[in-house]
Amino acid sequence: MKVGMIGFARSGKTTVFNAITGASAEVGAYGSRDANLAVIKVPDERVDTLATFYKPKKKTYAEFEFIDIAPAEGADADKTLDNAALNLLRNADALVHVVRAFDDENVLHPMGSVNPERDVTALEEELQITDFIIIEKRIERLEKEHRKDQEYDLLVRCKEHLEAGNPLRTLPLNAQEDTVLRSFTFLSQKPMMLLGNYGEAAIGNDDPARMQAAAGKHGLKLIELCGKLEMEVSQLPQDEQEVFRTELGLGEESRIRFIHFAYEMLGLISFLTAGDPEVRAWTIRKGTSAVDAAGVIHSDIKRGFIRAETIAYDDYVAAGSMAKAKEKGKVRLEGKDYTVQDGDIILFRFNV
Ligand SMILES: Nc1nc2c(ncn2[C@@H]2O[C@H](COP(=O)(O)OP(=O)(O)O)[C@@H](O)[C@H]2O)c(=O)[nH]1
Ligand SMILES: [Mg+2]
Repeated sequence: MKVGMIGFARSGKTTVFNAITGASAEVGAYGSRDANLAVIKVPDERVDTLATFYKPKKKTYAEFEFIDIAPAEGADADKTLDNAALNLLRNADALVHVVRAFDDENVLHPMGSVNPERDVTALEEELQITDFIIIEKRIERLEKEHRKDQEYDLLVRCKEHLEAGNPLRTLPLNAQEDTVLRSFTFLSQKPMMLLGNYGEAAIGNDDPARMQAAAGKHGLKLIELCGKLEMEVSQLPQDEQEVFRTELGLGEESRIRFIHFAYEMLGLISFLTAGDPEVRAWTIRKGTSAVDAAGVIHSDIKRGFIRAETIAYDDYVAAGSMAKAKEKGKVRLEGKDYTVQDGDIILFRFNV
């Protein structure tokens, strides 16, 4: 899972990035041209438990990769994306818009004032315009080549949808159209979440009405945190972090909160693979078929897919070993179209 962090300059992207990933990238680095990348592991007790059975050489958790883009180069104050950012974000599976909700007179907002609703709208428009320009060029090209095919029809629909002020993520598509459109990597088609970055005064104050109104208006899900404070706490020694969190009333770690939020919002589940070399969790979307889940591991396994030997995690733990689970008839042989369930332990049989 790759998550791209976007937002206006000084909205606290890098601060939040540090808070969630435990990195210590420079904040307030307004002249920097470097993006920050970091990976976090998704804690999963099932991986730990399976490892006690399999005693594998390696335990591997599912991962989230975060991309914190650099400030846009030479852009107007109301633009957040430049070509470098667009290239980095193209492969992101989801976007997080970090919206400034903290007041601090020493930190200048590029638009001169703190106004979450304006920022949410402005960034939505920027994503849509970015996609629109690409679509328009592509349509022109297809027209020149007299190719009024399926792709052409789809792009015309996209164009009309954008012209009406809607992001591509709200355009109803069938599975095939969805695949075609995804290959363009349009930004407004990517799932997007809002992250409200609050000042310290907001802790325990549950009236972030401005942000919630903005999120509701655009149909976006919102997670709220105090970026600066979270970052400061995340940089303390591990044993002190807990004490401070309790004292400050910060609740669960922002890393864990973000993971739960993203799984929920993106409809993600995990399946597991287990053996002597490695016990591992893999992230997929709910509704993924066995053959597509195989493709997450390796394209060869997808191509040569024969069947998926599958057992539910709880059944495996109750049986205590694969042999006993088989005796009890708990191991199923599933075909390509089987919908993988959260916690399935799968052994893919394939032939290439
Ligand atoms: N007071 C306050 N300042 C913050 C908060 N989050 C970020 N900042 C400050 O805002 C400035 C810009 O933060 P940064 O993370 O570099 O923003 P970016 O440009 O979006 O990456 C820095 O001076 C941060 O210390 C916050 O929650 N409260
Ligand atoms: Mg930054």
